[in-house]
Amino acid sequence: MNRRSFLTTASAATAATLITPTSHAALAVIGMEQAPLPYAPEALEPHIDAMTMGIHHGKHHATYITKLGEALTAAKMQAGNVIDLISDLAQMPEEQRTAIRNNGGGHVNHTWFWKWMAPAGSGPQGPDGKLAEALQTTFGSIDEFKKLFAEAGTKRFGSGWAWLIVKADGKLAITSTPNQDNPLMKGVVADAELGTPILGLDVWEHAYYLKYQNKRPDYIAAWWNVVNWTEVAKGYEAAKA
Ligand code: MN3
Repeated sequence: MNRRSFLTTASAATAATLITPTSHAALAVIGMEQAPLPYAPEALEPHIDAMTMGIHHGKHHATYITKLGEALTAAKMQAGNVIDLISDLAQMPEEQRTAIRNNGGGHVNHTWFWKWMAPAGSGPQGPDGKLAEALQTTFGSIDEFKKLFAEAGTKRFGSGWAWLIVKADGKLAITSTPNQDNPLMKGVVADAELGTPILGLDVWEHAYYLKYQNKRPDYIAAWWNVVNWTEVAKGYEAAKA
């Protein structure tokens, strides 16, 4: 190991130790391997079509992982927990920082996204329990939450994501990020919009264009049918713990 690779590896390890517990404790470690979809590509039909799911997981997500691997190789870094890498990008080597931001973000965001969906009718049709109570308290009603979240996705200009996060103070908030950024990215996202994502919606055209073309609001309306509320509730409980 030469001096340079030692320094970059050491700074990645330092980054991991600097992460505040509020941003990480609730989130599973994400490594470099791509998990298979937790359901068949056609399982979200008719809301999300099989071809979109196949390309989205098999090509788009897979490419983020490949390119992240290339960036880490160029930086002579070990992957470790990819969440650690993207949470404190200032610690990443400058030449590879943008590639790690875009492709590390892409890998992490999609790993979550597949889990936040499930075949329609396979679980609760909406939030319940403590999550439902918190959504009502924060946004007035579940319908109002869904309206505001859908607006965050609709108004995101170009490519990006809408998010439901648990902030460091335990409060829920709706945010949105461009490209493959996400609410864990310190220094990229405004401090007030940092938090643990418990639900996210991909509004890149690649997520919906084959079936919905330019009609992003129709995609968002249909997407509510396949939200995995069991998983969202789990994330909420963990983030609050
Ligand atoms: Mn996508």
